[in-house]
Amino acid sequence: QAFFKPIQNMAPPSPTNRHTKISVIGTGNVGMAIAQTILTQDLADELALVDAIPNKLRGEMLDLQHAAAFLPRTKILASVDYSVTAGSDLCIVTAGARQNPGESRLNLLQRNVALFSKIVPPLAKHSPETILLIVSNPVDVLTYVAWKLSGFPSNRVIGSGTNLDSSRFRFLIADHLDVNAQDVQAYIVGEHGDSSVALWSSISVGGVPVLSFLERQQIAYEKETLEKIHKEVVESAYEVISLKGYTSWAIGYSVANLARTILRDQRRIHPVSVIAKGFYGIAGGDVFLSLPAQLGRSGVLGVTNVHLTEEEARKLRDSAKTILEVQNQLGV
Ligand code: 6V0
Repeated sequence: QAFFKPIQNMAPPSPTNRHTKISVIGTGNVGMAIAQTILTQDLADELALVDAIPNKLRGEMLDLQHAAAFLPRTKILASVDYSVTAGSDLCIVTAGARQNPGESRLNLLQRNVALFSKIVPPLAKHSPETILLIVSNPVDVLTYVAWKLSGFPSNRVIGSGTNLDSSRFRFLIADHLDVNAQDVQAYIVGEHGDSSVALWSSISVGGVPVLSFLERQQIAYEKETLEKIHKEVVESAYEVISLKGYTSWAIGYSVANLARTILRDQRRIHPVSVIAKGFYGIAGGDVFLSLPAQLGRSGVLGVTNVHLTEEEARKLRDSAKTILEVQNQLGV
């Protein structure tokens, strides 16, 4: 009960019929970058944080709460108990073992699968209608694991996938051409990381398709530049990790961008990890891979009919096969 009444009430409190709640699981570098971007972009009425380390968790909660005077109004909660996430519209999972310098994402897997079996079932129990957005690596396999552990329909389980790779790609192309990255359309699909596939034919700047333009002009050297840019995208996570120990800001913005599309039903197309069986000849089992997918309030609304060359489709099928082989050893 408040001890002091600064406002003389003239009407009952406004109904909170459009109350939006986001939970972030894992308050490490990535989880906190996501949380703070969500706050500054006014995406939630309530933000719940969960971590396994109580002191760090409370410290992070207080630190964010102390910024209330400068932010849109958001109720911030934190607990090691998953009941704090009850009624979430979106649960973002970033908990995990950190990728060590030089460690491949697939090496992280066994450590993180065990962790997910403690995280996903309570999330699903407390928010049976939520959308799960998985960020922890290796993100494609862990999105599959989360799907299995949650029992949710596949449209409500999404991996952040190559959304970040694609934004790195757009930045590098924009930097090379000296244009705004928001005017560059370019998709990287497939596995997040080492075997990702750049869709060259998808690149356009301000509506000008770059590849066909280059082919018409027979500018071969520029194609090499594009190959180099893709290589740089693949190496950039490793570079940032080796330089500062982790990545945070870009993944924070890229996940907040997905949260906006989903919660505000923006129906935008993002390259994210979705169930890919049946697309581009991918067969042999349920596998999550990034494809340009349309997202909205009910999660994944569809996958675009993007044209892949035979080589691109083959690379996707190869990634799917590798991921399936790993999944088959998990027993999830
Ligand atoms: P971090 O800073 O080590 O944070 C991980 C957090 O998880 C820590 O605060 C832990 O205490 C917490 N945690 C561990 N176990 C549990 C548990 N059982 N329940 C709740 N919380 C727990 O790592 P960082 O934040 O740097 O990275 C987190 C994950 O994101 C890693 O798996 C990264 O590989 C992954 N990333 C994924 C990206 C993508 O594009 N998909 C991009 C960057 C990082």
